[in-house]
Amino acid sequence: MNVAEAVGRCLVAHGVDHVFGVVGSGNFHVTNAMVGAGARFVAAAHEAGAASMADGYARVSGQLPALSVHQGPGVTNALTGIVEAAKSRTPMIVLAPEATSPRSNFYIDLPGLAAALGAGFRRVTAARAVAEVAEACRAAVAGAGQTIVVALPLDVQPQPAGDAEQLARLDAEVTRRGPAVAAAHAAALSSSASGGGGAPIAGLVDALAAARRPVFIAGRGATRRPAEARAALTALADHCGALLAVSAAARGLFAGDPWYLDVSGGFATPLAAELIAQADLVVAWGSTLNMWTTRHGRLISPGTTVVQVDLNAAALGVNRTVDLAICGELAGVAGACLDELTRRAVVLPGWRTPALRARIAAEARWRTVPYTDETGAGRIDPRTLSIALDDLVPAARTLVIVSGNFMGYPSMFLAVPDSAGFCFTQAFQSIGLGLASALGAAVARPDRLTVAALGDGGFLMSVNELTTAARLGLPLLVVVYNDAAYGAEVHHFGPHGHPLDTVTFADTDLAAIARGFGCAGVTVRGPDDLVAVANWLAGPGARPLVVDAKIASSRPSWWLEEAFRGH
Ligand SMILES: Cc1ncc(C[n+]2csc(CCOP(=O)(O)OP(=O)(O)O)c2C)c(N)n1
Ligand SMILES: [Mg+2]
Repeated sequence: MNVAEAVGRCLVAHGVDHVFGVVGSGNFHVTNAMVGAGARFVAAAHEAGAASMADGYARVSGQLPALSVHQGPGVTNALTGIVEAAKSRTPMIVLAPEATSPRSNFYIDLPGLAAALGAGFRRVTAARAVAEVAEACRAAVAGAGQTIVVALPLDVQPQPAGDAEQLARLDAEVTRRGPAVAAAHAAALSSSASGGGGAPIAGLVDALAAARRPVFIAGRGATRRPAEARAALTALADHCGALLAVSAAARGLFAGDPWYLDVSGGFATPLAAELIAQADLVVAWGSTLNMWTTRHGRLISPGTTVVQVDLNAAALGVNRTVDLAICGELAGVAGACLDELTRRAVVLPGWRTPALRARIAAEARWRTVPYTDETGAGRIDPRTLSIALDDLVPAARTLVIVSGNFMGYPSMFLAVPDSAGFCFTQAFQSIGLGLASALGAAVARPDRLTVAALGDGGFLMSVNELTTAARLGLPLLVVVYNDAAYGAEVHHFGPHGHPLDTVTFADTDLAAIARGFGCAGVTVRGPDDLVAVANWLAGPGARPLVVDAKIASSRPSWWLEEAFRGH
């Protein structure tokens, strides 16, 4: 068995059963080996799309996917999506064939590139290919997660794999233990989790015991094992009367909990902002409390005790000084704190009163906040659009959102069922990734309707993947908040009197473009036009629907003011 085949088969034996990519000569054999071993290959129109599909798939499924690209330009085409994944610590294997001779047209400095992207790097050798791929898979899912570029040198791929006999043992183990995905992940995660036992939790227990108005803010780190994190954090919060909030990246984690304030930060409701500012203790669970989550620090009042708990030691204290930093697995730390508080017989009511519960029920969603509807002159108010979509779209949904002025509207007005139902690719703040991320999400959860909320600029950057959307026939609703502009830039620079010709465009008929790709397409200019969306939802949904929503955009979104402080 040669190295290319051994690598492909070994990946599948480790549970990598989805591979997204564009196939060329350098990744033909390894991709076919994966398919031959039972993996599903999803062909993308462009490597940029393939990278974001793999990232979206990983975020929503919790499984380890592969991205498979051609050497050289296949790799460079995928760079932006790989950086988004790497910054988000998405567990993902990038299969990168490598032309090792600098005289080759395809040559790039692959290890240097991986380092520049912030991704891990491994190069497969003929002698230890199987062991090296196994190590890469384990490293990808260990700890806080990692995106790993696995270099497959072109001259090594056809050589006999020196440790191919290990594959037989792996295959036997997979047969014995059932789907390898769960087994490999569980083993890696439990071995990497330090648990609460080893972490110094006494300081946190003291802080919880002393707090009268505690708030927990959970972040992306809590979404790696969301069910466990939710169970442990809500049990502890119930015991000490804490209120629950999340960073935008973890939106949905506490959905349905009566003490859930939704997002802390620029997207926070007035009620959430008011209550978080009153906290005397903030515990950040897998959140670095960045400028978005804290409104540049202003959401957390001076004098508030701040504790940060994170499995990733490098994340501790990166964005602000904290009174106490604990490195440990979140559920384990929370469970140990609860045990200790119980042992000390400390029962804390916190600030959970019936009156506050009623206020949270009435005011903790944006759609309950009054606004003046600016629909008119053939353009729909994006808030009205988002609220109508929230009513129309089934609750079992995955919402995928990228950067742009528009992004707060769907983020704030559409509910999500859980953290896997919210895919927010913002770590690199790139536009143009959302359509492909949504395709990966839809592959991961075909039982849910995937709703991609995009800006017209970002949509047009990635419109080629509509061909993939039409081919896959997945349940996918693409809503383009179309202001015929790079709205973020218009609202950034317009108030200062700068010319805006470089960031404004003639209107584009996106519904017609969608139909050209074989999708359904409708234009929405007012609430009445949404009947077409209702009809599509009532139908078989065999073709994705693109909604070209011509939105009113006279003013910037209110969260943008916050964003511009970050530039
Ligand atoms: C790849 C990339 N190019 C450029 C930018 C700068 N940028 C940020 S938001 C934005 C405008 C996005 O336009 P659109 O997708 O239509 O959303 P809108 O802001 O209009 O709501 C641009 C160009 C970026 N973030 N990423
Ligand atoms: Mg726009």
